[in-house]
Amino acid sequence: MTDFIGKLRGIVGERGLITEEDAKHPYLTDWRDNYLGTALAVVRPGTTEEVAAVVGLCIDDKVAVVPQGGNTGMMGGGTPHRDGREIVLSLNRMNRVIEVDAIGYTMTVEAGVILKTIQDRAAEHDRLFPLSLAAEGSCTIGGNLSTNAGGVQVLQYGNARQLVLGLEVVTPQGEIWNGLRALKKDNTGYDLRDLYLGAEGTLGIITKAVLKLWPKPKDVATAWTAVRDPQAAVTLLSGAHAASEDNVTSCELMARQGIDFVLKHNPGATDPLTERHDWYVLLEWSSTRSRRAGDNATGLAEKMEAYLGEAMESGLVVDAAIAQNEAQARAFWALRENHTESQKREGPSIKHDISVSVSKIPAFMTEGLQAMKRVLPECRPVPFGHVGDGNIHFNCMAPAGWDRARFAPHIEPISAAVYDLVVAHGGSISAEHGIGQLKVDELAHYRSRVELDTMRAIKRALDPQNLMNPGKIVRI
Ligand code: FAD
Ligand code: 2HG
Ligand code: ZN
Repeated sequence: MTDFIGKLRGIVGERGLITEEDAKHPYLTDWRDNYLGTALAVVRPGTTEEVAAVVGLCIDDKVAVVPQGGNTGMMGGGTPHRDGREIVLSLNRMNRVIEVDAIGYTMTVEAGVILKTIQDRAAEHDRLFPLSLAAEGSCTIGGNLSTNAGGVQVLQYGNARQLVLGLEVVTPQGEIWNGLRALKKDNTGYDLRDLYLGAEGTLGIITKAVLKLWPKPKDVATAWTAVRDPQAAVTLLSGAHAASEDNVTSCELMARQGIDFVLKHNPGATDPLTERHDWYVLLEWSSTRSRRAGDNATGLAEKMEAYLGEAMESGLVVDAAIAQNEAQARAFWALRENHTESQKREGPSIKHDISVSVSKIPAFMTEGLQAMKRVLPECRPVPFGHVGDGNIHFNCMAPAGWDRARFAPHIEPISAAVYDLVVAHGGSISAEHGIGQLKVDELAHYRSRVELDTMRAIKRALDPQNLMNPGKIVRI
């Protein structure tokens, strides 16, 4: 390996290279401070051709490549190993929106574009890019596609996988695959696009994407409701599909414990309801049908009010507030979106990003809460999340005042109890955050030999030298 750094500099220039330890540091750790790795350099190419040339150099010098976007991932997938011969390849300079095709409802972007920029550019054209998550101001579309991100509108629009038409990818051989096709129909053999989506950078580097757009909703109704229990939440959602004329775009469940943390760590936040309740649902309905002055047809807010009125009479809903304006809706959403940050401030926690079928949520919740308490009675469960997708962040906070070292021996038994139950209910141990380096052993434990062998075969076929984000998802 002669003058590897010098050759990198020759490809990406001074601007695209970080070698100084302090400057490298933010790229070598994850936001949860779970991991701290090392890297020969952080490389920030400005074009796809530069990405390909960097990968080519890494092949020659047998250096592994860890792709990174906004570094908001939950699983340490974008963090290099402590003892590897790796570079971090950050896409953060490849941040151009290349084209918005409002007629064709598509947008073509480079991988390093921040998700919020994509949403805003779509809105400027009266279009919607529906991927929405609390990290949207920092995460990149390349990271979203590589983790097949979910977020708060999946039940209406689907995961990231469903929001993309075409990709451009730099392969582990340093070649450029141009699959930037804006085609709704394309049955030409194996679907390479679907292989790279959700691959967490282990099969190649996504450099560009053609995204799908939708019409921008004109009528949005948002309610903050207190519900009796998770069973009531699921029943409320089930009826809401018809009551809203199939316009449910979000249905987020939260336990009181999570709200308490948000109120504690965000001094401006307030509880929309006067009484304390055990469970809350944030329900949002959106429609592209606009309401004009003189229009006699009922809008979504009226429909929602009628529906929640019935739900209160039947005892499903205990109390509710419908947002009267956008500011109120944003305040409801802030209570939901600040869960992650507030839990970080509260102390150490275990994240269980699980899914079961929606109708199994109530039974899973009851049994899961008991299971965690059986292992560590003083633990503080904080279940919340995308109940409309059957995806709950079944998180477990350490007992108040405990530090990481004291909590550490309890993590494995608590997670095992939760994941065993998830699998018994036919669910998934990672609904939307992926595997990264955190869940490699769990994946190997909970998925079948056939599934793992197939995954390893794909990895070996596409990346025989194991240079593309090695040790993430599966070890080969
Ligand atoms: P990174 O963290 O940089 O990388 C993630 C993985 O993708 C890594 O394995 C990395 O190697 C790989 N990668 C990144 N870019 C590329 C590329 N161009 N080509 C190939 N591989 C690449 N996730 C959800 O699904 N739903 C949520 O609701 C949600 N909410 C969140 C809320 C908060 C407050 C935070 C901090 C995170 C949340 N996340 C959520 C997790 C995270 O934001 C997503 O996983 C996001 O998609 C990661 O994007 P990123 O650009 O930060 O990727
Ligand atoms: C969310 O839904 C994210 O807000 C983060 O997926 C979940 O903090 C978490 O566990
Ligand atoms: Zn989530």
